[in-house]
Amino acid sequence: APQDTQVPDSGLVRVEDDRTGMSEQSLKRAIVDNLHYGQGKDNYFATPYDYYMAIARSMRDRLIKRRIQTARTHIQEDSKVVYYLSAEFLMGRYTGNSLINLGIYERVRKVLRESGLELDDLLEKEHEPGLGNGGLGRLAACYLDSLATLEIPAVGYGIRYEFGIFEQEIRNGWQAERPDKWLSFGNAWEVSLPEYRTEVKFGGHTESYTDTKGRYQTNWIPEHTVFGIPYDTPIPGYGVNTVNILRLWKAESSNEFDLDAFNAGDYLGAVANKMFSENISKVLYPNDDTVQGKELRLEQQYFFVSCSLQDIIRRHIYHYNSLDNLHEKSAIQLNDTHPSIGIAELMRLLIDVHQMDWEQAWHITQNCFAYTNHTLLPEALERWSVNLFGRLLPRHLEIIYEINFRFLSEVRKRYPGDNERIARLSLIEGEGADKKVRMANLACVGSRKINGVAALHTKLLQQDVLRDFYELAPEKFINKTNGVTPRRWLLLGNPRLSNLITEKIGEAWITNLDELRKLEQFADDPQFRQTWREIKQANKQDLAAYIERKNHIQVDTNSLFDVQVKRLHEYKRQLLNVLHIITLYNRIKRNPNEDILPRTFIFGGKAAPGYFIAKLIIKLINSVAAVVNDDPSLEGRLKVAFLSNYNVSMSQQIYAAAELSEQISTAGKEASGTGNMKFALNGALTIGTLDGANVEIREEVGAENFFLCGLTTPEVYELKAKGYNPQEYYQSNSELQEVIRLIACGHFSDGDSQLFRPLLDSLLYNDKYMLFADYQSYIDTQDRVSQAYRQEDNWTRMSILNTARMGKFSSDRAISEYCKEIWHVEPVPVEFKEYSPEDM
Ligand code: H2P
Repeated sequence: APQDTQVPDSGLVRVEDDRTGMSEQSLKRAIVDNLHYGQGKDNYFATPYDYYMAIARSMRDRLIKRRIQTARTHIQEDSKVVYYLSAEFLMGRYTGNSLINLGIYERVRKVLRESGLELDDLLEKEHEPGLGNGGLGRLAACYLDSLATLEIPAVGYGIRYEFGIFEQEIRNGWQAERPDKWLSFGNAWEVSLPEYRTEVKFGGHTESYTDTKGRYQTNWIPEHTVFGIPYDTPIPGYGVNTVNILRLWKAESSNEFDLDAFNAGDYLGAVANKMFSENISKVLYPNDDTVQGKELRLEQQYFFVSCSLQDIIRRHIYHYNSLDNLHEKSAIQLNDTHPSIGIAELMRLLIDVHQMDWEQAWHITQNCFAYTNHTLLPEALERWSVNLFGRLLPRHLEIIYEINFRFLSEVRKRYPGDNERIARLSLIEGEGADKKVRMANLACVGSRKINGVAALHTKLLQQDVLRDFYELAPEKFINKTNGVTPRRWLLLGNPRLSNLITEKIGEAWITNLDELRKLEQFADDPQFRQTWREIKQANKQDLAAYIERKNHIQVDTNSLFDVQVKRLHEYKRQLLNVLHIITLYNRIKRNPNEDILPRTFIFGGKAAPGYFIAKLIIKLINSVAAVVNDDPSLEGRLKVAFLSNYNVSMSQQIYAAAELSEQISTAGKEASGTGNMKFALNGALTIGTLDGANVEIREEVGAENFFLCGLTTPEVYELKAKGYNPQEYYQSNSELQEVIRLIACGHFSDGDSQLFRPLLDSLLYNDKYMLFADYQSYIDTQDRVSQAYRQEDNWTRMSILNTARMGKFSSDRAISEYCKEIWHVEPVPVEFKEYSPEDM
């Protein structure tokens, strides 16, 4: 072998011995290293984006080191693992969060300042991974944060969409969509693991045969196969060494190049298969509550579920060399029905691939899975046409029929002759050509536990949507009220407020949110109230600056910031909020001297691209904004701002600055809500209906610190049963008539009286979500809000009490409940060890 060159002793301090250290010196060195060797730039060439990448990579290095130790510990301890299967993970930006969870935010900020760089500005360069629509995907992200913080061994499994949720632009008041090219500048956070790639089959047919032991077996001969390549992102816990992973699958062709086609001279045809395969992980469906029954969506679901289950089995066999105890060592959570095909897939893997008999396989399957339901809207229950299903997944259809046959035989024994009940419980709906596979039924039959996401929601599941399953197996049902992580939603998102809180009560609240109760003792302290107000004011100024910069609207920071941010949907009733704005507008027009509390109405949210009515509501908000904001007589009184492209990063700023939180869904429609929790945690007061988790928020903060409005769920049901007629409310309410007439005459649409017709017609002649029934109650409650806001001191007191009493809504509380009552898993502390060169 050739001689190595001699290394001269430079006499420098050898920081490279501490490449992933936490001292200022090692952090600086790490960032410079990553700038040089990761980005190929020095400080002369580097752009802010390069610096962002260098910081992100430096944090990733630190997390990967802890990740390896975490994985080793989990194996050594034979730990049971939670597998969280979700078609969506709405993570928000990673880098700021990892700095926080590693506990080095301030240190890195200081190190960068010494070189004239501003950390907060650099962190803004990160393109947010928007791999989710709204609450469901964001909940999964909060849960990963809490799982790691509570030191629970866990893996999040999902899809590495090349395009996440679309970017929203507002053109002439309308929503326009642009593709979200989040990966185009690279992703500093992921590590790909091609050696763990997994093959997934599609289409074809099945064949039966008798194996050498004389057993009846089935073989699935697919039409084509696709590879899933895993991409891992480290998920750090706060203040612990545990680093779990989020493993997302990218689809790749298993047959890059069709040689036959190529040899026949068809060069483009030779790569066609590649394009087909890669389409599977191409784009997130921008809709989480209307099932369109699209083939690609089912392909996506099966693709990531099959990859994930094969991965779970690979890990398990590697460790135990048997699958007999799979259910003792794995808890698999189905985040909605999107991954529920996993029940049939695990059966297939156990029976066909690992030759287990049906009874044992079914026992293991039923004891692995648990299912979370997220919605009461009937149109959101996934049902796939049997034709499509059988074409794409012929073996799974057979397995589902077999599960159904065995299940319904049990049901028949219990309810002899009750054919209607049997039809309702069946996994298959309908007859003949219209037959459908009911995914919620599959999820219920194949899971050990079924949970709703707020107390009211779980109750309604039991009484209504899943009633038959509840009667059959009440012990399966359990409530798990949602929660949000205090790390992102207070510590990171609202540094001013979290500093004040820590100053007063110490930092235990960060991992034990009930500690916030200690703030109650300051609620009557004038000095504390003053500081509390100043912080909200400063946050409002930041948001106002953002709104001016991005949306070119000047807002008055002395006005009440009245905020509704969430997906656009009729049941969430952004339109009711607009009716209130126009009511105030009319009052001022009627009486210019009317003493109206100055308000800034802030909206944000995306509409599913095919949801016309939701898009028309956006257009209406912007049209009202155009009229209101341009009217000099309203200056300093009313402003309306629709913030385009609402996403996680923007929402952090909004929650910190909000004063009034709009949670006004029709009672019985919002499963839980989680935005409602983030607002209150940041000291906003809620105006809301008794829906979802609002009910529990009100219980916690006290009825006197919550603005309640609208019908209750029983009242809604009753009204519907006796025949709801919006005209009855309309004809007797002159303020409401005035509002509707103003829209109808084209006042907000340059005289065009047709533009908003579809909205008005749906209100006047149908009003599915009962806006008219709740209008007066909402307006009266808003009037009470205005009076309350004028009593500054008392408002501040209520605001403090809201924050102080939000302990229950930490995702740490929710996850500890899941761990104890659903997954039966325990924390596994991870020790931090330095490497030595001997570890090579
Ligand atoms: C959904 C429900 C919410 C719920 C959330 C998480 C689907 O999200 O509607 O009520 O809080 O799941 O469980 P979204 O917020 O996007 O509507």
